[in-house]
Amino acid sequence: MTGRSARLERVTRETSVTVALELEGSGATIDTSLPFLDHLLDQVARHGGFGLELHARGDVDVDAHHLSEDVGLAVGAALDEALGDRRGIERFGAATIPLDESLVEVAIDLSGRPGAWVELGGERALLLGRPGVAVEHVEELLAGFARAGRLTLHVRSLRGRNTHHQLEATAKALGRSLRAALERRGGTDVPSTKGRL
Ligand SMILES: [Mn+2]
Repeated sequence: MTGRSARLERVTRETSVTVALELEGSGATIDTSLPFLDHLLDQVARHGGFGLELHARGDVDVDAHHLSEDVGLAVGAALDEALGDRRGIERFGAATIPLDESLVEVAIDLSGRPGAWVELGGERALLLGRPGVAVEHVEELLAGFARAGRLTLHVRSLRGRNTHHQLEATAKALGRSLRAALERRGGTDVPSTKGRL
């Protein structure tokens, strides 16, 4: 692989996840056994302009909770590794993306400080796909991603009621925000007055 990349495996008693991330790559091959999560992650990669290979299995018969969180943690850890010392990156990214009636705003700071503040609309009891994925599973994924990716993540639904649209607009806005934040500005400066991220 050329450019910034990472490949890792994360195995616990609940789940097993392998990730290959290429920040200068393209194409997504995603199989988490949760089709709706695959649908969302495919859009994150596509609109993020990076390559993502992801294979994940876990105790989804219990609930999609563990697998969702661990997928987020694994992809976040891969991002952290691929970013290295974070020299020369844009650092900030934000996007407001519509999908029909839904409008979702995402802002990212590749700050080195983990935190996720997520406010989504839609029907929280709804399960999308089979095995089912709910809004709270996507929230777990995003929280894990921010934690392991050591990044600040804000997600806010500005409008809309269709749950599928809310989550899909979130995935697209996350991709666009990441694409901007990951951009190389040229040079080797760490974009912080502290001198490190
Ligand atoms: Mn869709």
